[in-house]
Amino acid sequence: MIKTLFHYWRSSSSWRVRWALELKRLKPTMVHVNLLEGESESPSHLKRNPMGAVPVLETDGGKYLIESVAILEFLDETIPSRKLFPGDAYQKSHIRSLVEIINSGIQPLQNLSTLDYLSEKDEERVKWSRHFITKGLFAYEKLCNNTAGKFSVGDEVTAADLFLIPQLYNALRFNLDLKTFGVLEKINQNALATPEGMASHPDRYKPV
Ligand SMILES: N[C@@H](CCC(=O)N[C@@H](CS)C(=O)NCC(=O)O)C(=O)O
Repeated sequence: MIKTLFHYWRSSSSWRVRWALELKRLKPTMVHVNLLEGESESPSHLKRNPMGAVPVLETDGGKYLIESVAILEFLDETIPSRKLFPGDAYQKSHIRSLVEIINSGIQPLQNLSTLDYLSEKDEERVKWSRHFITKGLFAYEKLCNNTAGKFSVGDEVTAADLFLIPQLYNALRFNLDLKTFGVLEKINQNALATPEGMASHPDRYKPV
């Protein structure tokens, strides 16, 4: 059903999908698209995704699925075991809210192409990114305070964690201290210790 994942090792959006594939026990061919060398803007990749971004998931039927939220929803519909958006309508909506805080409230603002457009100066790029990451993570923490167990919503990894953990990894790249977000730091430790969290981690995909 699933043929190929086009991804970049350090891309947080790619990590979300790699993690989902691990939870669904799917093993597509992994194709590395080097963002730093402009490979996502190549004509062949733009045919897969006109936004020039990763991840892209190719199905057996040759369809290209883009946008990590859409990909996770597709996986949940086609492989209902090990739901990424589990629970009743209220809980599903809560998980989506957490997902969107990161997917639309943080990640696009600190994405490579946004920062390239913003400034060439490292200190401006870092200041901007730290602002939006901090604001979003504080909101995330407030929202998940009442639902967090070992993970963002109870004691099972959900889509929310698949967005949170890669974003925390990016926060560290911008030298933010995760202790500022106590609940999230604990969730981070728990999620990174899961087999699927480890198997999908950027370090496992770093080109040699
Ligand atoms: N909302 C998209 C975001 C995809 C995205 O922004 N990917 C980044 C890497 S995390 C990318 O490919 N950036 C290329 C660029 O900025 O030029 C998703 O969830 O898949």
